[in-house]
Amino acid sequence: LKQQGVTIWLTGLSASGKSTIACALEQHLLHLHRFTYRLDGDNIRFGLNKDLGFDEKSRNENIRRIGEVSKLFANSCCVAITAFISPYRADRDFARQIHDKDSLPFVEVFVDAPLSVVEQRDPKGLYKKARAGEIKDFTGISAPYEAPEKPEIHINTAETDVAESVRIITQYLVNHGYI
Ligand code: GGZ
Repeated sequence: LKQQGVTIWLTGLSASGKSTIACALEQHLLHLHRFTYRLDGDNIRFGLNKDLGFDEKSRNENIRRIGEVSKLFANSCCVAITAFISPYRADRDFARQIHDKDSLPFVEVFVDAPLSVVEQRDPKGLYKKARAGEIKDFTGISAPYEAPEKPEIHINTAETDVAESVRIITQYLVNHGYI
């Protein structure tokens, strides 16, 4: 294959739109005949990482493993798309470092929406439960989210729809010769 792999690392609060953008981006890349693989809670937290919860140490380990797995996919010329809150800057930076070490590109995408907006969306009622104290260590309510300082791409999903988000990420990939 002429093309090298790349990891697209989506980070943001619960209900910020990471999974929706990841799915739409995956579909778009498949239509372009680009090998792609999406890692998200459904295929990671219920399998490889089913031993992990949501305390700080578990999240560190969750993200460490996802960083390693995404690197393997990127190393196989795939466009790896990850959709996890990944709230700790140090964990995301570690994932970036292991890609850098193998000369694999790492594209951090801040899927940004204000807490007021994601709390309004609350598709699974998790924010409501977190506010009521029924879920502990909930990101944005009772656990931290450390926003990226220099993401390659910053998307405000309160103002940008899914199609436009996919267009922005795709344009970045084209501009850098990754697709
Ligand atoms: C945050 C939680 C929690 C807590 C369960 N805090 O909106 P969702 O439901 O579908 O996505 C959230 C998902 C977060 O898992 P991640 O693997 O992305 O988190 S991390 O990167 O921080 O390791 C949410 C659900 O799991 N969920 N409990 N306490 N989100």
